[in-house]
Amino acid sequence: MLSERNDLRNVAIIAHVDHGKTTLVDGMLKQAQVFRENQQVVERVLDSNALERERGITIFAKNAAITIWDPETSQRVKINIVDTPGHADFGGEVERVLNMVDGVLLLVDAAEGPMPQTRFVLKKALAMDHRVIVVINKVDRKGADPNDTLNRTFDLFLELGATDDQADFRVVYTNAVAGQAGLTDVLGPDLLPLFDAILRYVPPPKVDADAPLQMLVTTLDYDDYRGRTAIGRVTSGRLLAGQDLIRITRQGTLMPERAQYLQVHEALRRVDVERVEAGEIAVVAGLEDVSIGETLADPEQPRALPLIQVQEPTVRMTFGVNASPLSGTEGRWGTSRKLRERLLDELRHDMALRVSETDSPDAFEVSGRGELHLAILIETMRREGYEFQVSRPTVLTHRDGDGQLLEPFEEVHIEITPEEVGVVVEMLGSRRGQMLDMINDGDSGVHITYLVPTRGLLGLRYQFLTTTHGMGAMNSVFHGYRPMVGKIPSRENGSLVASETGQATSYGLRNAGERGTLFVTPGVTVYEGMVVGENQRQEDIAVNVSKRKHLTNMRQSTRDIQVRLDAAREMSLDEAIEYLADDELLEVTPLNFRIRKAILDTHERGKQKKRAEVERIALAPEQPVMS
Ligand SMILES: Nc1nc2c(ncn2[C@@H]2O[C@H](COP(=O)(O)OP(=O)(O)OP(=O)(O)O)[C@@H](O)[C@H]2O)c(=O)[nH]1
Ligand SMILES: [Mg+2]
Repeated sequence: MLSERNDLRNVAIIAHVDHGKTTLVDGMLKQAQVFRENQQVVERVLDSNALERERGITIFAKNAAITIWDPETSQRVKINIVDTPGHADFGGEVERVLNMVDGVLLLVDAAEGPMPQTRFVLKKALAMDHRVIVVINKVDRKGADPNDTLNRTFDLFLELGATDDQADFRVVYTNAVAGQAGLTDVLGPDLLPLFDAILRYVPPPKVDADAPLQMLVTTLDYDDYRGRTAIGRVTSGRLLAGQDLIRITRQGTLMPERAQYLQVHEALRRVDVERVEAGEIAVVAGLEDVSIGETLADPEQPRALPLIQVQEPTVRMTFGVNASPLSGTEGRWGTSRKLRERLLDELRHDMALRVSETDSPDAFEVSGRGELHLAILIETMRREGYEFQVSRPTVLTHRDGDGQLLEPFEEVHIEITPEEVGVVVEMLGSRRGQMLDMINDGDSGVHITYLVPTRGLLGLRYQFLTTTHGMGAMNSVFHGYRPMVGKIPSRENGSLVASETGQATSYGLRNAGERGTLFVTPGVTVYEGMVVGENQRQEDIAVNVSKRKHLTNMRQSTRDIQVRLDAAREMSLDEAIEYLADDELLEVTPLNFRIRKAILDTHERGKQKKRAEVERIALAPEQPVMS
């Protein structure tokens, strides 16, 4: 029999990137008094992963819980809160966790209004028929227009086909940083109006606690003492600590297991409990082989819950065994077996990732939602001690019923100043972008919406930031597959490629530096075929950066040289990935990133290039050859 658990609410916080989700969770935790009186608490406490702190974004969805007093029913109510990432590349995290909750807080930045990812997450929430509370956040921000934001959010509901019931949503206005909320944009002293809205409008779980146990594993974690932990909502029945259960794999195989340790969330911790009743989010430790998407079920009547569906990947890269001359000197793990194990293990956590074998036992194809999705995996593996090489990202294409080749497209939102419109329009035009909309907002700049093939966006971010002096904003979200458009020009500049193996010298670098921008400084170990800079011109050229010469023969003063050499461009992982040309690879180790040519030998590379050129001409005989 179904009953309502009035002592419980499960709610996820969803939004576009940076609209203030994690900050709002801070405020909720503080005001529910989960911290000690004088405890020092870091900002955005739920962004606990090292990469999340460094990048200032949420990457993984996470659970926290608070307990508040409900004056209407005069009882304590536990609220499970799931914080989610807003960046489109981690959209899979949002899709994954929505099955744990009964309602969502849809945050919208009062100055920016609904953005591409707002649409994506709202669409998912509406499809699951979750109750939505719209939270208009950052009402204190300069340029905030809460009314306009509300209207545009309402339009978005209609556009996404919300039912009358869904479109009749509640609205709360907040300043997450100050921890204030209100039913109008005049805020009260605290978040009470928000807590109240959650109690009144997020439905309590409706469950059958006497039915056979079913729990969908939605998140995996690791406990140093207890091993792998599985987190998910107990959909029906109850779970007892130490009980036998059946784990149903995604393929439908039944595996007998035991719920060795059983916990629930409390504030930022997990606490041991004896039993968890349906409706609550449980943490089960000690299931070594568990994967996301599996059902933990009653041993007598094991029945699987529906699989979690997430959108397919659009971008792929090859991850291969590091074949550079420096291989094995900087990493701890580097064999094909280790790499394979690690990548397959990642699939157990990340529903949005795909890994497949290639013709070579030393290389794997890894596909994800975007460059950042894959970059985070690369960075995580590197920090764990892995070394490997990755290729330039490419998009995943497929054919429609008529055999037509399709490629992924993205909706791109751009914010720039009026002066930058010319270059940016040109930049997106050359990448086959189709302008959908342009709004000149005076003070707050120009907003342009484009439809662009994902292929055209690969490698664009750095160029966009340079062009707009770091002030422009660019956001994209997957739009759909459409017929493949023509060629898209890739990087305009060639690479400066080391012709010798050795240590870069000031003398060698000075000569090479006259050709373009250097990536290495004196003293750095280089090898033949390694990319040491970007050429000003289109072709690659070989440079000898480890050449030595007696100091007395130097014309320029050492100071002059130093100034220029110090200006070597230091690339982040994301920039290095964006830089890669088709015939280049990125060598990744715990200590360094090195861009290299796929073929290291200078002569061999020259020969291959000629051969490719001859083939190109032979394949296109109808095209007149220009000289
Ligand atoms: N002025 C103002 N700034 C806010 C408010 N809420 C959040 N911020 C700021 O907005 C930035 C982003 O906040 P986060 O909480 O990390 O946003 P998020 O939605 O969790 O971001 P992702 O998880 O990466 O999608 C931070 O610099 C916050 O301090 C607000 O109400 N007013
Ligand atoms: Mg966040």
